[in-house]
Amino acid sequence: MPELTLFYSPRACSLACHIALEEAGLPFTAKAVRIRKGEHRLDDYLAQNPWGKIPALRVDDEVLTETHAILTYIGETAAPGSNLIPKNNPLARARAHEWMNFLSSTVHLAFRPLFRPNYLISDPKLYPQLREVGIPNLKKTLLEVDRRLEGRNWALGDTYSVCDPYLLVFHIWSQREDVIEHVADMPNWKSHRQRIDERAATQVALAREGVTAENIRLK
Ligand SMILES: N[C@@H](CCC(=O)N[C@@H](CS)C(=O)NCC(=O)O)C(=O)O
Repeated sequence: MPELTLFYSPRACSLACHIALEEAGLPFTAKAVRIRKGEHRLDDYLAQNPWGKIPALRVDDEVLTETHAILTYIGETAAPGSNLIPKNNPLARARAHEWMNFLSSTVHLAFRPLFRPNYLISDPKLYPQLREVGIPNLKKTLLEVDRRLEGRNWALGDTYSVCDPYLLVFHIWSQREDVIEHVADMPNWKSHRQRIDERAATQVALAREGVTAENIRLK
Protein backbone atom coordinates (compact mmCIF):
# COMPACT_ATOMS: atom_id res chain seq x y z
CA MET A 1 0.00 0.00 0.00
CA PRO A 2 1.60 3.35 -0.97
CA GLU A 3 2.14 6.02 1.66
CA LEU A 4 -0.35 8.84 1.07
CA THR A 5 -0.22 12.48 2.21
CA LEU A 6 -3.00 14.89 1.29
CA PHE A 7 -2.24 18.61 1.25
CA TYR A 8 -5.50 20.48 1.81
CA SER A 9 -6.78 23.92 2.69
CA PRO A 10 -10.04 24.13 4.69
CA ARG A 11 -13.12 24.34 2.45
CA ALA A 12 -11.03 24.41 -0.74
CA CYS A 13 -11.61 21.92 -3.57
CA SER A 14 -9.25 19.62 -1.66
CA LEU A 15 -12.20 18.83 0.64
CA ALA A 16 -13.49 16.44 -2.05
CA CYS A 17 -10.25 14.42 -1.91
CA HIS A 18 -10.21 14.58 1.88
CA ILE A 19 -13.71 13.07 2.14
CA ALA A 20 -13.01 10.54 -0.63
CA LEU A 21 -9.94 9.28 1.25
CA GLU A 22 -12.06 8.81 4.36
CA GLU A 23 -14.75 7.01 2.33
CA ALA A 24 -12.11 4.78 0.73
CA GLY A 25 -10.76 3.78 4.14
CA LEU A 26 -7.22 4.32 2.85
CA PRO A 27 -4.62 5.22 5.50
CA PHE A 28 -3.32 8.75 4.85
CA THR A 29 -1.76 11.76 6.53
CA ALA A 30 -3.60 15.08 6.18
CA LYS A 31 -1.49 18.25 6.09
CA ALA A 32 -3.14 21.66 6.21
CA VAL A 33 -1.71 24.29 3.85
CA ARG A 34 -3.86 27.34 4.54
CA ILE A 35 -4.51 29.42 1.45
CA ARG A 36 -5.84 32.31 3.56
CA LYS A 37 -2.48 32.50 5.31
CA GLY A 38 -0.58 32.24 2.01
CA GLU A 39 1.00 28.92 3.06
CA HIS A 40 0.58 27.54 -0.47
CA ARG A 41 3.18 30.10 -1.62
CA LEU A 42 5.79 29.16 0.99
CA ASP A 43 8.90 27.16 0.12
CA ASP A 44 7.83 24.20 2.26
CA TYR A 45 4.78 23.58 0.10
CA LEU A 46 6.38 24.62 -3.19
CA ALA A 47 8.99 21.94 -2.57
CA GLN A 48 6.14 19.41 -2.67
CA ASN A 49 4.11 21.04 -5.41
CA PRO A 50 5.88 23.78 -7.40
CA TRP A 51 2.53 24.67 -9.01
CA GLY A 52 1.48 25.94 -5.58
CA LYS A 53 -2.17 24.94 -5.87
CA ILE A 54 -4.27 22.82 -3.52
CA PRO A 55 -4.92 19.88 -3.47
CA ALA A 56 -1.88 17.71 -3.93
CA LEU A 57 -1.55 14.06 -2.99
CA ARG A 58 1.85 12.63 -2.27
CA VAL A 59 1.92 8.95 -3.29
CA ASP A 60 5.21 7.59 -1.96
CA ASP A 61 7.78 9.70 -3.86
CA GLU A 62 5.44 11.21 -6.42
CA VAL A 63 3.08 14.15 -6.12
CA LEU A 64 -0.25 14.05 -7.90
CA THR A 65 -2.14 17.28 -8.56
CA GLU A 66 -5.60 18.14 -9.97
CA THR A 67 -8.70 17.20 -8.01
CA HIS A 68 -10.07 15.12 -10.89
CA ALA A 69 -6.88 13.04 -11.10
CA ILE A 70 -6.59 12.63 -7.32
CA LEU A 71 -10.24 11.53 -6.99
CA THR A 72 -9.72 9.07 -9.84
CA TYR A 73 -6.66 7.65 -8.11
CA ILE A 74 -8.52 7.32 -4.79
CA GLY A 75 -11.50 5.68 -6.49
CA GLU A 76 -9.32 3.22 -8.38
CA THR A 77 -7.19 2.37 -5.31
CA ALA A 78 -10.06 1.88 -2.86
CA ALA A 79 -11.17 -1.64 -1.94
CA PRO A 80 -12.81 -3.43 -4.92
CA GLY A 81 -16.29 -3.44 -3.36
CA SER A 82 -16.30 0.29 -2.65
CA ASN A 83 -17.56 1.40 -6.10
CA LEU A 84 -16.16 4.91 -5.60
CA ILE A 85 -15.52 4.82 -9.34
CA PRO A 86 -17.64 2.37 -11.36
CA LYS A 87 -15.39 -0.53 -12.33
CA ASN A 88 -17.05 -2.81 -14.86
CA ASN A 89 -19.30 -0.42 -16.69
CA PRO A 90 -17.53 1.83 -19.23
CA LEU A 91 -20.48 4.20 -19.63
CA ALA A 92 -20.94 4.63 -15.87
CA ARG A 93 -17.18 5.20 -15.51
CA ALA A 94 -17.31 7.80 -18.29
CA ARG A 95 -20.20 9.50 -16.47
CA ALA A 96 -17.99 9.80 -13.37
CA HIS A 97 -15.33 11.54 -15.48
CA GLU A 98 -18.01 13.65 -17.14
CA TRP A 99 -19.04 14.95 -13.69
CA MET A 100 -15.49 15.49 -12.46
CA ASN A 101 -14.45 17.33 -15.60
CA PHE A 102 -17.59 19.48 -15.54
CA LEU A 103 -16.94 20.34 -11.88
CA SER A 104 -13.22 21.06 -12.22
CA SER A 105 -13.47 23.17 -15.34
CA THR A 106 -16.89 24.77 -15.76
CA VAL A 107 -18.25 24.88 -12.20
CA HIS A 108 -15.02 25.73 -10.35
CA LEU A 109 -14.19 28.50 -12.83
CA ALA A 110 -17.71 29.96 -12.69
CA PHE A 111 -16.88 31.17 -9.15
CA ARG A 112 -13.78 33.02 -10.34
CA PRO A 113 -15.34 36.41 -11.14
CA LEU A 114 -16.56 36.56 -7.51
CA PHE A 115 -13.71 34.87 -5.65
CA ARG A 116 -10.66 35.79 -7.71
CA PRO A 117 -11.44 38.67 -10.08
CA ASN A 118 -7.74 39.60 -9.91
CA TYR A 119 -6.93 36.41 -11.85
CA LEU A 120 -9.08 37.66 -14.73
CA ILE A 121 -8.53 41.40 -14.94
CA SER A 122 -5.92 43.80 -13.54
CA ASP A 123 -8.01 46.93 -13.02
CA PRO A 124 -10.27 46.69 -9.91
CA LYS A 125 -12.47 49.40 -11.41
CA LEU A 126 -13.59 46.79 -13.95
CA TYR A 127 -14.62 44.23 -11.31
CA PRO A 128 -18.30 45.33 -11.39
CA GLN A 129 -18.35 44.67 -15.14
CA LEU A 130 -16.85 41.26 -14.57
CA ARG A 131 -19.52 40.48 -11.99
CA GLU A 132 -22.22 41.64 -14.40
CA VAL A 133 -21.24 38.80 -16.72
CA GLY A 134 -19.95 36.38 -14.08
CA ILE A 135 -22.93 36.31 -11.71
CA PRO A 136 -25.59 35.25 -14.26
CA ASN A 137 -23.14 32.68 -15.62
CA LEU A 138 -22.53 31.30 -12.11
CA LYS A 139 -26.27 31.12 -11.45
CA LYS A 140 -26.88 29.32 -14.75
CA THR A 141 -24.02 26.88 -14.13
CA LEU A 142 -25.21 26.01 -10.62
CA LEU A 143 -28.74 25.48 -11.92
CA GLU A 144 -27.31 23.07 -14.48
CA VAL A 145 -25.78 21.06 -11.63
CA ASP A 146 -29.18 21.02 -9.93
CA ARG A 147 -30.84 19.86 -13.16
CA ARG A 148 -28.35 17.01 -13.53
CA LEU A 149 -29.14 15.84 -9.98
CA GLU A 150 -32.88 15.61 -10.56
CA GLY A 151 -34.32 12.24 -9.52
CA ARG A 152 -30.95 11.02 -8.24
CA ASN A 153 -29.71 10.20 -4.78
CA TRP A 154 -26.11 10.60 -5.90
CA ALA A 155 -24.32 12.06 -8.92
CA LEU A 156 -24.30 8.68 -10.67
CA GLY A 157 -27.80 7.63 -9.58
CA ASP A 158 -28.18 5.21 -6.70
CA THR A 159 -24.50 4.63 -6.01
CA TYR A 160 -22.27 7.01 -4.08
CA SER A 161 -19.02 7.86 -5.90
CA VAL A 162 -16.06 10.25 -5.68
CA CYS A 163 -18.18 12.76 -7.64
CA ASP A 164 -20.40 13.33 -4.61
CA PRO A 165 -17.91 14.93 -2.21
CA TYR A 166 -16.74 17.04 -5.16
CA LEU A 167 -20.33 18.33 -5.48
CA LEU A 168 -20.32 19.18 -1.77
CA VAL A 169 -17.39 21.58 -2.23
CA PHE A 170 -19.31 23.75 -4.67
CA HIS A 171 -22.52 23.60 -2.67
CA ILE A 172 -20.60 24.94 0.32
CA TRP A 173 -19.15 27.71 -1.85
CA SER A 174 -22.61 28.53 -3.22
CA GLN A 175 -23.88 29.10 0.33
CA ARG A 176 -21.20 31.65 1.22
CA GLU A 177 -22.62 34.94 2.40
CA ASP A 178 -21.28 36.84 -0.60
CA VAL A 179 -22.60 34.27 -3.09
CA ILE A 180 -25.91 33.03 -1.72
CA GLU A 181 -27.81 36.19 -2.69
CA HIS A 182 -26.96 35.51 -6.35
CA VAL A 183 -27.98 31.84 -6.35
CA ALA A 184 -31.41 30.44 -7.17
CA ASP A 185 -33.09 27.66 -5.20
CA MET A 186 -31.50 24.33 -6.02
CA PRO A 187 -33.81 21.72 -4.43
CA ASN A 188 -32.10 18.64 -5.89
CA TRP A 189 -28.66 19.79 -4.85
CA LYS A 190 -29.98 20.76 -1.40
CA SER A 191 -31.27 17.18 -0.86
CA HIS A 192 -27.96 15.82 -2.11
CA ARG A 193 -26.20 18.08 0.39
CA GLN A 194 -28.35 16.77 3.23
CA ARG A 195 -27.55 13.16 2.28
CA ILE A 196 -23.83 13.81 2.07
CA ASP A 197 -23.75 15.78 5.34
CA GLU A 198 -25.08 12.69 7.11
CA ARG A 199 -22.18 10.47 6.07
CA ALA A 200 -19.55 9.66 8.67
CA ALA A 201 -16.66 10.27 6.23
CA THR A 202 -17.97 13.79 5.47
CA GLN A 203 -18.23 14.59 9.16
CA VAL A 204 -14.73 13.32 9.94
CA ALA A 205 -13.12 15.35 7.12
CA LEU A 206 -15.09 18.52 7.93
CA ALA A 207 -14.17 18.25 11.61
CA ARG A 208 -10.48 17.79 10.76
CA GLU A 209 -10.64 20.90 8.54
CA GLY A 210 -12.30 22.85 11.34
CA VAL A 211 -15.42 23.46 9.26
CA THR A 212 -18.46 23.85 11.49
CA ALA A 213 -22.16 24.58 11.05
CA GLU A 214 -21.35 28.21 11.93
CA ASN A 215 -18.94 28.72 9.08
CA ILE A 216 -21.00 26.87 6.47
CA ARG A 217 -24.64 27.72 6.12
CA LEU A 218 -27.36 25.68 4.44
CA LYS A 219 -30.01 27.86 2.85
N1 LIG B 1 -7.41 22.66 -11.58
C1 LIG B 1 -7.08 22.54 -10.18
C2 LIG B 1 -7.39 23.85 -9.51
C3 LIG B 1 -6.73 23.92 -8.17
C4 LIG B 1 -7.00 25.27 -7.51
O1 LIG B 1 -7.11 26.32 -8.17
N2 LIG B 1 -7.10 25.21 -6.19
C5 LIG B 1 -7.34 26.41 -5.43
C6 LIG B 1 -8.09 26.06 -4.15
S1 LIG B 1 -9.73 25.46 -4.48
C7 LIG B 1 -6.00 27.04 -5.06
O2 LIG B 1 -5.02 26.38 -4.88
N3 LIG B 1 -6.00 28.39 -4.97
C8 LIG B 1 -4.86 29.13 -4.55
C9 LIG B 1 -4.38 30.10 -5.59
O3 LIG B 1 -4.87 30.08 -6.74
O4 LIG B 1 -3.49 30.89 -5.28
C10 LIG B 1 -7.90 21.39 -9.54
O5 LIG B 1 -8.99 21.11 -10.03
O6 LIG B 1 -7.41 20.78 -8.57
